[in-house]
Amino acid sequence: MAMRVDILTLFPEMFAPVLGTSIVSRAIDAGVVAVHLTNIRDFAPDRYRKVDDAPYGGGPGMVMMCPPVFDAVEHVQARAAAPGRVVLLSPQGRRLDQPLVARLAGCDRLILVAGRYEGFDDRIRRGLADEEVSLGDFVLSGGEIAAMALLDAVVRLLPGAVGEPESVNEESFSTGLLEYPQYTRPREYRGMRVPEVLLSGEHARIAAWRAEQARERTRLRRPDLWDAWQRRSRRSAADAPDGDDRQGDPS
Ligand code: 9D3
Repeated sequence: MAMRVDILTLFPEMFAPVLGTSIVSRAIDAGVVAVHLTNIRDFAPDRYRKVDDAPYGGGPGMVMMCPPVFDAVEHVQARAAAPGRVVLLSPQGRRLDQPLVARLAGCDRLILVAGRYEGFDDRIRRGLADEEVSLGDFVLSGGEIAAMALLDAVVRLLPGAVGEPESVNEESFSTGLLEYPQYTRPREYRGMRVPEVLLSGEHARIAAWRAEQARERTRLRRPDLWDAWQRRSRRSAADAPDGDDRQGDPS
């Protein structure tokens, strides 16, 4: 059955380009995922369609009010048999990474709630959210772009969403290493040559070169990923029957 994703936002029109392009749109057409947009403002309790108010205790900005958000979530929850996992996009959330994406891709239903203003009334987080997710330590104007990023990352993991299944697995963050350098024609561009090994046709040499480049790149650019990868590959080598846990590169 198709995954159902509800997106609750004050700016549903922001999502049209993402839903109409590339992997997400193809997955929708293929029946792999169904995406439903809900405008939180449609659940505003008063005739001014107010969804935010000043913070108790004072301070700058406005806070997203409980009633429209609770009502919007409860409305979409009632639209399907299984309850959806409620994911709040917020700068205070857990940073999105591929393991979290993979876990969310295993849910039958997701309800993504994108906020605006200075943030959510804390009772939204306490009373509604199953997960709170951030894209990282930088300031966005709201949760919409984060919701789009999460949607794209989740949808491409759904069976039937991406053309070649191989291209999902082999990528960086699945292997735990950054990608090796890629080249295509022409062989020389503005004085920069394609590494000779890639033109050699020797598949074993090419594979060894790529593996080496991926490790070296990861070591230099992402010491955090490199440490984790080394720890994992040491452990799996130690677990192997021949007990060979020696690492090729002593650095
Ligand atoms: C400058 C305003 N802030 C300082 C007090 C707090 C703040 C409130 C609301 C900062 C950002 C936002 C809106 N951001 C999101 O809703 C958001 C977000 C983000 O800003 N960065 C990374 N991931 C995310 S997910 C949702």
